[in-house]
Amino acid sequence: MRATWDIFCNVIDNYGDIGIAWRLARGLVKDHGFDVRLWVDDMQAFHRIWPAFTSDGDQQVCEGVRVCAWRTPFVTTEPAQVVIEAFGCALPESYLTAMSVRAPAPVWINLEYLSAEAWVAGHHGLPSPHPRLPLTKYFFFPGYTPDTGGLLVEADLADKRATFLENSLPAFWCQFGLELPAADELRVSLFAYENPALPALLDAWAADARPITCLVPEGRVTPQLAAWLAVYDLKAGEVHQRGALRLQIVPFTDQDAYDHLLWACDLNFVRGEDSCVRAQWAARPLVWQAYPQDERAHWEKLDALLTRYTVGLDGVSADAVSALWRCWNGMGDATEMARCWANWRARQTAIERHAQAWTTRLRLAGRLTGKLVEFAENKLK
Ligand code: TRH
Repeated sequence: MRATWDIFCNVIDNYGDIGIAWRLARGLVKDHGFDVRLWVDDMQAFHRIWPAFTSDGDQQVCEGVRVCAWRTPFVTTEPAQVVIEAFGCALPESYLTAMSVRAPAPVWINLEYLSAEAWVAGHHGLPSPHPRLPLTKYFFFPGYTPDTGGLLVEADLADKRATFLENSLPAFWCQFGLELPAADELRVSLFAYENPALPALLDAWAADARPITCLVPEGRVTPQLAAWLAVYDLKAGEVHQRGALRLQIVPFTDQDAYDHLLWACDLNFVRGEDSCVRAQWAARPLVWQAYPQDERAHWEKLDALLTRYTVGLDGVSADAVSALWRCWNGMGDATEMARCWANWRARQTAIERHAQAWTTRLRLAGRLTGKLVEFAENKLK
């Protein structure tokens, strides 16, 4: 019989929670052949990252995953053998009770947020007994080292990327009305939160000595771009030229098409968690905007990733990468942006080489899906 898994996802805001839960669910079906249900409390958010999902009913099968509406009160259902609570979302009480009487008890795992911080390895896999019920929850921490839960990546991702780069670039650019990039042109994707440093970055791009094409998926940053362009509104499909900068708003697509954008661009601005990891697997330079947290906890996360990411880069290039990432995250004066950009540009070739090499190091952390399966199977024994 196929192993059964239930994944619960409470969408707080943005697309990271559902994006990661969905990627995991797909991986468990595709790479392991499990019977997976994904319980989601916000079907609209799911529809945004997977437009093929159109159901307004209780469930729809997508890519072999049963995507189910998580409603209150919760439906009566037999719990799966493995239960994943994504990012500490509290499971429905009735489901927990059903878990407590199931024999054998399900393996209950809380999938945590990704961080490059050193404390992650020490917390990975720790148990937490339920105060009342005969159940134990385990904390599963993704991370950048082999002693953590590793990173989400499909077994065939590198092959898919290579095939795309070999065969599909002209058609990819054509959908945006673009030819293949000119020799001196830089193509950038920009997926970001509202950011006080954005106008200074756009100024620097407009003043660049070489052409820059920036593709921006429609979203939170669009109003700020409209303000900088001094236009009333911006919609997908619009193109604006300011100096060396061609700004193009593109539709928000499904996850797979977003990968194509990351693979095709020379530099990707990404945010949160999932797009940051995908940009790293894209083997292209990236600039990460960490999800803003209280008391600037995200600055520590940013520095922790920078510390790992810049190992192996020469000192000047490492400084250029760090300065640009930090300036983009408000850890410095936005007026420094022009200088940060010029320094990054001067080191671009070394940074590009490094982005390729980084994927080899990244692989050492291990594949999250496989590690999670192994972890659950050990507990089921
Ligand atoms: O949307 P985010 O800002 O999500 C955030 C973070 O995950 C953060 O850690 C979390 O605490 C917060 O949500 C609640 O960024 P992230 O993580 O990159 O997720 C975006 C998802 O959207 C990712 O799966 C990629 C996907 N995506 C598309 O499918 N199509 C697109 O066009 C784009 C731009 C993104």
